[in-house]
Amino acid sequence: MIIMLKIGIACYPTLGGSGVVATELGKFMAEKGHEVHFITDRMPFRLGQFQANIHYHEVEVSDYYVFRYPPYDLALANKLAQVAKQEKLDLLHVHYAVPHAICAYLAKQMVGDHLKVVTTLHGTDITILGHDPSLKDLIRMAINQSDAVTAVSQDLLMETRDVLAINKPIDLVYNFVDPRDYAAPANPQLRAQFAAPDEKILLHMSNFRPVKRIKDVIDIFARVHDQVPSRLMFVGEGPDLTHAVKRIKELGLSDRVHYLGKQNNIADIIAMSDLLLLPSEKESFGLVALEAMAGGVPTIGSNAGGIPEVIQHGENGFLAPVGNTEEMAAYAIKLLTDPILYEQFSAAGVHCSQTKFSAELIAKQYEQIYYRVAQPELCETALSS
Ligand code: GMT
Repeated sequence: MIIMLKIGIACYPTLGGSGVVATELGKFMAEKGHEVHFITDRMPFRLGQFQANIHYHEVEVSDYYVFRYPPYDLALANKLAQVAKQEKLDLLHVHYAVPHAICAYLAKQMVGDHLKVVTTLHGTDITILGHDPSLKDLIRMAINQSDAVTAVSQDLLMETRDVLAINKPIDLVYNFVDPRDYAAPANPQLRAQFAAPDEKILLHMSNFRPVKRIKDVIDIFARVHDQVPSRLMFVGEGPDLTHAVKRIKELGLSDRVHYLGKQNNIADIIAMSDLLLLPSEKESFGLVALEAMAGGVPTIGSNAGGIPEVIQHGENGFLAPVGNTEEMAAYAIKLLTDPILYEQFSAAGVHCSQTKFSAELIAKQYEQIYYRVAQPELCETALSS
């Protein structure tokens, strides 16, 4: 007998890898027949069309005049508990420790021990906030009180242990892509609007924070463009974008760079690109590299954090030490000027995205964790049927 679960999901609903993973996972679970309830302050942007088994509950925050800051975290905790009681949820799957894991802990206190909490750690919730004295102890408590904890890479898992002295088991569950989203080939008319046939397109997609090392992206691009006529596409927005525009002007490259801003449908953009640049200082996983791989676009990046767990150096991309833009540019030129090698890398990336990081495989791993915490006695039955 198959036992379907009632799952509540809390995540950041706007652009960002953790929200993408949370939403896509929820959709996948709903397709499998589980009842999924998103509990967020706005509709997750990837939720898309109406789908059976998916429910959305909006968190409303009080603006009572006494409050200096709107109490979002408390409103979320309250809503998680409310929905859990009303819908008889089996578990909450919360993405990103702050505030979601902490709110889930509060909700569990309100609902009772039968409500299980699965926390997925994504990145700076540990690598930056885990060092912040104003949050550290609270994050440690929320992790220790979760019924299961997952990390999106081995690197993040180890750092969580080190930074927060966590001894409880943490499951490694990689991020994933749904190959169906990246199957469409490039649209030649669309590509022609950005680059001439003999030009290559280099793509960088991020939230333009210092950790992304945008100046390295520009440096790599300038070096590549010197040898191979190219265009650079920037997707996303963030604090370092203004400096980037200034730097690009100084280098006389303004007419080579396209600023696309925030975009929802990135599959089309990936499909018309030749390389992804990801020279980050630190990256727990680098979902964008996996998305590029799924679309047949190799990544040139830094061998920092969890990136080497996603990109196999010399097989589906090239990695170099953080800040070594000369080496990264040389790798980019090598791939762009050797069509046979490029095709090998592109095909290897697609294969890797469909095997090691397939939605089917990773969703199954999460599902096993759900059954382990919510139905331990039935776990074997549920999974074998
Ligand atoms: O942690 C963040 O800074 C934001 C977060 C996000 O929501 O995109 O990014 C992290 O989670 C992603 C999804 O698991 C990972 O792909 C990113 O590598 C990770 N960011 C960092 O580690 C800087």
